[in-house]
Amino acid sequence: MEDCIFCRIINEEVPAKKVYEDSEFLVFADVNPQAPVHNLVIPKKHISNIMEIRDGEMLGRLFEVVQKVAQQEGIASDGFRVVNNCGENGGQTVDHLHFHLLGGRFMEWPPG
Ligand code: DGP
Repeated sequence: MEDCIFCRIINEEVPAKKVYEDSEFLVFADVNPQAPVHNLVIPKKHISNIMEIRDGEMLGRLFEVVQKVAQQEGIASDGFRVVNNCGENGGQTVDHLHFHLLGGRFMEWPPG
């Protein structure tokens, strides 16, 4: 999608630090990291948010990518947090489905 910043990252029109890529998914470092490891896991297909997911199996494959990247980034054994913000009240600021993968420190609860 033309005016979507994450689609522009996928198309390499906007630079990002890529952490993992395959034909269906891209993982890159968040520009505003909230933890020593803070990556965004996205499908290359433009899907606005959780409410627009029609292919549930895609999510299974996405979480296999989460597992791979958690291993690759060295945060699998100590643990990590996966966050999805959906819609305005959820705090979503980019309307392209993405999961934050945060690790490298203890995560507090509850979120703000
Ligand atoms: P959310 O609030 O859940 O929609 O998170 C969007 C995240 O995307 C936010 O943590 C900052 C990140 N972000 C926004 N624009 C860019 C960008 O151009 N490059 C990168 N690497 N991250 C971005």
